[in-house]
Amino acid sequence: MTKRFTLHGFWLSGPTYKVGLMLSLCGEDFAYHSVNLRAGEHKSPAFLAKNRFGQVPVLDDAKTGLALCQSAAILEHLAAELGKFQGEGAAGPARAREWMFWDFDRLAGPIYRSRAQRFGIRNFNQPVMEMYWAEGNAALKVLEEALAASDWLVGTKPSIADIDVYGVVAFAPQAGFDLKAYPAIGAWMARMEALPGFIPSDGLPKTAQA
Ligand SMILES: N[C@@H](CCC(=O)N[C@@H](CS)C(=O)NCC(=O)O)C(=O)O
Repeated sequence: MTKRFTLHGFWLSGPTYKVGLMLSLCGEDFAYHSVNLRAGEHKSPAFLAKNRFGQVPVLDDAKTGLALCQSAAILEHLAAELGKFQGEGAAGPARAREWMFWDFDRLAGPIYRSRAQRFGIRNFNQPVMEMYWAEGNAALKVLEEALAASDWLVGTKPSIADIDVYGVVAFAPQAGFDLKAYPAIGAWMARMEALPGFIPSDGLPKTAQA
């Protein structure tokens, strides 16, 4: 049977992982297309027709006919369409959005870029790496304080805020950040990893397959 959702992504991509994690936690059996970034597939006319920014992930939603980009926007779409992980209460979706904007503003840059440096994908000089180190730890401290006060980022249940932020923090050790210094984050990660349908950050297919 044709699947409603097709995720176009790359297995090393944190934003792709966030969307795969959301689909899996929602119990959605989705198709997956591995985009060959090395070959420049994400800059091909066919891919640019789906995402003008030329980046993964993209989610095709056969029901609405939408091809969506930007992982946080995709998480919001899935939450609204599937009625899951929207954030508790009337203010829940707005609170979840606050965390997702914060994530890309403060947390994702230092962690994803430090990881890219360690993998040899980027080549930043020492002062830039030191800046990412300081910024990443400052953001992790903010997260630690929030999670010391509450099991989940919004209300009393997991939401797309947790999924979005987990999709960055899961890569922090590969980026060189020591999460032992953040016990509340560690406990929250264990709660995330115990959710039905959880997939680990290296859990997406490495080659194209449906
Ligand atoms: N803010 C975007 C970031 C997406 C992004 O950075 N994608 C990377 C892979 S992790 C990419 O496609 N890079 C190739 C490029 O930018 O040319 C999101 O959350 O979806």
